[in-house]
Amino acid sequence: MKMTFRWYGEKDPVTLPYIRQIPGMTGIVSAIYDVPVGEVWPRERIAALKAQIEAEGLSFEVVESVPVHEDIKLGAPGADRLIENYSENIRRLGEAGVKVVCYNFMPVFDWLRTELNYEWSDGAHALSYDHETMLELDPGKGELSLPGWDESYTKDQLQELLNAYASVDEEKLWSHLKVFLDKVIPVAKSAGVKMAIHPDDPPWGIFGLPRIITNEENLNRFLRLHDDPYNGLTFCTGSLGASAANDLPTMIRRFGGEGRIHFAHIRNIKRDGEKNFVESAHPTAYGSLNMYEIMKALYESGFDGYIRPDHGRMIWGETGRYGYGLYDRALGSTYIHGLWEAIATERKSHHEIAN
Ligand code: DNO
Repeated sequence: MKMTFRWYGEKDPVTLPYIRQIPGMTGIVSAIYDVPVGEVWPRERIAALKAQIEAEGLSFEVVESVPVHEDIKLGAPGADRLIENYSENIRRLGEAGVKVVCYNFMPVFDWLRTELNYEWSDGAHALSYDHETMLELDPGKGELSLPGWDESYTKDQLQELLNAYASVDEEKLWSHLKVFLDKVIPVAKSAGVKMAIHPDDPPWGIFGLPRIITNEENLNRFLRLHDDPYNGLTFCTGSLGASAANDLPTMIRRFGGEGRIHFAHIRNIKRDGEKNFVESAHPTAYGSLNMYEIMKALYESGFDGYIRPDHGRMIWGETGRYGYGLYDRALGSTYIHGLWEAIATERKSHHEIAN
């Protein structure tokens, strides 16, 4: 596995020199953030970002995200041109040495939470999701806490978009996803870029919008839509783990064993009832996910892709981008490293004894 860290560019309060001091850190996950969704990223901008990252001794091989325009997900008339632009971005990123692109196919919203400053008993702050609260919110009134939502729609635009999705049910969304994959994956393959879809977070439909990248059956359906190693997954433990029905180690062994997991987002969450959760510290003891079993499944499935600590809590007085501070993600990274080193060492010594 190759340890990476997400960085939001110049505006990120967490700096590259700090990131490089995290033990075992090898690469940066980033993107060009200010080009409107659907447009082509200028080559010079990609090159400048790469140079800036490499100047700190880190690699730039993973992009998160190249966002998919809503018209592609809606199957709207302009979708073909937008898919062509998307493909051009993949070609350009491949030329710049990028190996994996993470993206999602969630209608309108990216990750959704109801509280950005949930306070743990030790004073740490984290993001949380409460389903009852979410159901009471009216997205048309701009009442949402949307840490992952980079779009700035006006209320009217948002309402229009929500109306447009009224005719797109899950099956339609699947068919639009297939149109997208059938065009983009061959381009990605020839550009040497592995596509890695991010699961829906949380993994269930909200506000009547369809969400389809949610569980083992649907991940399998996704992989068969365009059955090629370049059509793969970002395995996000926190997103998929929000549903207790998802058996993460089993899913990792299955899809990782097929060589279809290209990127792993590792974090823990504490579930409370069926559809409520709080983001917790990374170690197993703090949440509902068994991180040792997750890392063991990755190791045993032969995972050699990119990995990053996902959302951290805000600790030690740090302020900054929700979920993306330095301290707790750095602790997460070190913890993941520790698990991996222990698992690898144990497996190697077994192997040596057996031979
Ligand atoms: C949240 C992230 C997501 C992810 C996108 C990928 O922290 O994991 O916003 O980047 O869904 O397109």
